[in-house]
Amino acid sequence: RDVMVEVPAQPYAYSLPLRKAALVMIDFQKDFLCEGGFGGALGNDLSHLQACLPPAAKLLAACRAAGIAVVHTMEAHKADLSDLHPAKACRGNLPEELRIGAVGAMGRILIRGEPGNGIVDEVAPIEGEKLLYKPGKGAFYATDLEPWLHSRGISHLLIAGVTTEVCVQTTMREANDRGFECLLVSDATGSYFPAFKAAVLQMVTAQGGIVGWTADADTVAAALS
Ligand code: TIU
Repeated sequence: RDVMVEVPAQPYAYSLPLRKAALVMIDFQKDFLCEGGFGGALGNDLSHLQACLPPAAKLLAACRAAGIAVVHTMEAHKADLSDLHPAKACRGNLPEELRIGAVGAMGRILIRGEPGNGIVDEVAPIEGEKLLYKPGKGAFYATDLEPWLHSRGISHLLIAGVTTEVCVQTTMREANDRGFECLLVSDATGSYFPAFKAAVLQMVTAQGGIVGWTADADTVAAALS
């Protein structure tokens, strides 16, 4: 028998069936959060992202304690770049030494298995959690995420990660069109642009929750405890 949890949320309460839920932790990678990775190469101020790590760690611990399935995504390309579109490779009009696949301070930028491509210690995966490499912004594009979720009967997604308006929002919209009920954890996501993050939280919940729900990590953790 499944346990239903009511999470106080925007724009109204979110009903979460615990056995049909997954936590999707999106791209909490050194490549985005630390100097010498992809985010830095694109000229971003990395400090804005760090703030979401303590709430994300709290959310992750609460979901583990509640027995919720956990997926960690990583934006990553194969070493031979065979999964990198020319359009993405050239975007930004960056010099060769800053492009995807170039050697940076933490190894090759945005390449699978390189030190910078790994997940930061604060929210590191543990045994039994799904690791998902994705070549795009959305976690459903060119991955096995949809069949994996369906095979486990998962219908509800708690979503956290970076960056809010790029990989997180794209994934939430993709999930929405695939029939998943999604809640974006508002302080467990971060953007290089605080105004973009604020706008995403509003556009998700506007029109009666056109894309889904939002709630902060403390609220989700309290509901799960
Ligand atoms: N640049 C930026 O904001 N984000 C990305 O390129 N990827 C993710 O959001 N993970």
